[in-house]
Amino acid sequence: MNKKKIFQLYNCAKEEYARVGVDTETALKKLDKIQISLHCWQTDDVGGFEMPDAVLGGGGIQTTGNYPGKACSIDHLRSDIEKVMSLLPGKQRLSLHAIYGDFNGKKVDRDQIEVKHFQSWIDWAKKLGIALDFNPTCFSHPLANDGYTLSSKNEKVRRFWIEHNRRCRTIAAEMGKQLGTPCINNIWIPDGSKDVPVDRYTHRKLLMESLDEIFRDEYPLKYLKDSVECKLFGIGSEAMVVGSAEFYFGYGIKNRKLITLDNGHFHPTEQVADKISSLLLYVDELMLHLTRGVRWDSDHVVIFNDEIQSIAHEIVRCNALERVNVGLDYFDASLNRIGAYVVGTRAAQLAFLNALLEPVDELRNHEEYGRFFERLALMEVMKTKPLGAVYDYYCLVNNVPAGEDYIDEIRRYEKDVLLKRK
Ligand code: RNT
Ligand code: ZN
Repeated sequence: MNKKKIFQLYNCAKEEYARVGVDTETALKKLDKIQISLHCWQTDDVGGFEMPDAVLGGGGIQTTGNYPGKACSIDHLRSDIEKVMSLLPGKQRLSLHAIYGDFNGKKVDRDQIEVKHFQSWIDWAKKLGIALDFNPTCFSHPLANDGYTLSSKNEKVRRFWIEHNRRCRTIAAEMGKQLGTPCINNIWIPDGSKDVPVDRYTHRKLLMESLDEIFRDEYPLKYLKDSVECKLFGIGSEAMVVGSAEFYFGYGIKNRKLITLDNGHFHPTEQVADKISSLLLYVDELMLHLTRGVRWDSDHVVIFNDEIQSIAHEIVRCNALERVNVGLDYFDASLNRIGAYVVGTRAAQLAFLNALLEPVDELRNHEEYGRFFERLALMEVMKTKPLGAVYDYYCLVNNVPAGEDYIDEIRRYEKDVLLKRK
């Protein structure tokens, strides 16, 4: 795109927004502070680098597709993420799963992982000047095959996963310490039942006890923040998921943990945006896993759709940008994976920018005085304001491709790098 043109269009857009009392510069400054956490697992279809390779499974998470070029090594993954970040305005974080350790070709079981297996990640992050988040991997493992981990009635199995989770917190805290910014350790477990269970209670009680034990080790908040992720159902856990919304809302509120809202983890007619204001009254912070469910928790690439927009609007309207940690969570193996990140992250940024460009005071005023037509009309009018021109300008001043220009960049990387991978 032509730079001069981007400037011109931005200046028109700036005037356009100013007419409804919105300052684009202020919005861009706020947008720039949102660091979206990129989920490392889109690079390789949630494979990881364990020896022998873990096979994805458990709790209904599934990738479909076999597009060429997936990351097969730490070097691939790092190069891919660096490429992704070079095509995005603003700053991002990286969210790692425990199976992505630097295991050096050795077999290290999940209850044996240590900081040393992640030191090269920390060094790499430091070099790039980015922060890390972390996730225990409680799936794709023989001891997760029967569908239960932290809530297992088999004490040996449960112990194994408690140990894994405790180690993950140690690693995450060390990441936060060395990088000088808290690392969010997000616990999601696949536990659940395909058919109607009789004893939900014991599983949930066991999960509660496991978590209590995992969280017993204390780490300063400036190094580590704990989050727990709820889910309604997965393939193979249709009848019950142990870590349901009610379970984790209760647990998180009672124990002052962050709660992760993955928008693929609710009934399709439920509005995740509507949950934010309630939870923010009871927990200090939230974590988001932005995704796109298509009929089920299919984890399609995030796009600029109504759901993502309403989530962003809600956060901005609650004035809660500093209390909501934004992360992505999807895995599509049917298209260029670098492209998947860039499309999804840009969509999320657009949603937040759109929300930040809303004349919220005026809308609130209309609401206050019962002027509901005016509120509705202004919200409709805002939908066709020149958001894209503001975002293109943001790309330009950040020295990354604006508009459609990133498409060719990614095609070039595919030809030069991805297609050459064995
Ligand atoms: C699964 C959860 C979870 C995973 C990642 C890989 O339904 O969304 O967050 O997607 O841990
Ligand atoms: Zn998730």
